Amino acid sequence: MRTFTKTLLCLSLALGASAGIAQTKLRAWNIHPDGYPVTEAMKSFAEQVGKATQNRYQIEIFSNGSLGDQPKAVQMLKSGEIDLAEFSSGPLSDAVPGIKVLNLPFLFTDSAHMFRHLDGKLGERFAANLKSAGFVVLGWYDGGGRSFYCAKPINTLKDLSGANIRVQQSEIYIEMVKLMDAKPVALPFKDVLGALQEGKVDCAENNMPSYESTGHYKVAKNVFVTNHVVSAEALVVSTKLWDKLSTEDKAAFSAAGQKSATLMRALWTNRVATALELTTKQGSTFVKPRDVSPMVRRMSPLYGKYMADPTTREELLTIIAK
Ligand code: BDP
Repeated sequence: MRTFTKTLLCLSLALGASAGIAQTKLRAWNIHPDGYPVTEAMKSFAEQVGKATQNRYQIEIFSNGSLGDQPKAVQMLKSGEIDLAEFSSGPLSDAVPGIKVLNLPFLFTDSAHMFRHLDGKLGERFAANLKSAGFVVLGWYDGGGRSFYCAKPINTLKDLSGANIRVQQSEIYIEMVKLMDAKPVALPFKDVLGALQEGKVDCAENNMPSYESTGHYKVAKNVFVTNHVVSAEALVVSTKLWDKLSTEDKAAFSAAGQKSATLMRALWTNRVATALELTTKQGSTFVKPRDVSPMVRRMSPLYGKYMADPTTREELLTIIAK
């Protein structure tokens, strides 16, 4: 009986393999909710990979950071507990110092400027740095311009000094807030609303879609539109998985990644507009600093640090030049 069962099992596996129906389930980490541009783009990515590989690869998306916060997910991807993820370059750069310059304040003027670089030679260099650390970039996503928002009115940079400001768990964001004479409080994304409600932090900073989707706008109604970091995000797959893929499957994953990035960027533009509309209706006010140069000047130790570092100087000079 045993031998019979074994034979049956081998036979069905062999048949399955020859028919190309062996299925691999993959786990994808995402911090955002349903309907958010990142989530929708990841769903479309999963669908396209399924189609292109006749469902040999089935990607399950774990949204809302349900598997843990980003620093944890970065480690999970490296250890093989998850296979894919959509990361913001802030916390990712702590694991991959070769992409740190991407988070420098006032580096990119807007998303178009950022994508001119990410879709070109520089993007390839950042992707190579990420690959050697275990992350293969399948598409660059938009993290948009990030601004500060607080419970109390903010009209000038001075109004931020001394404030407790929530930042991402990322060294460069912590340094940035210190240079503004404010107090950085590094917290996981999901804890920010509670911290604002309980007064543990006075302010936070993010792009408008996240300001809206998290409900931060209900507590921190005063937005100081600094756009201090135009932020890059990336859909990545672990090198552990990548190295196991056939050449054809690699091509299918890459094509789906590119397509999902195009979709994400289009959804993003709409979402920025609807987030602004909704939060304005709900009573948020937006103050644009007349001149951001005092804040730029305060960042000079950060610029100096990355100019002095031979691993980042060239990237920085390339971006400044264009
Ligand atoms: C959002 C990013 C997300 C970050 C979050 C944060 O899309 O990846 O985790 O900001 O501030 O805009 O933690």
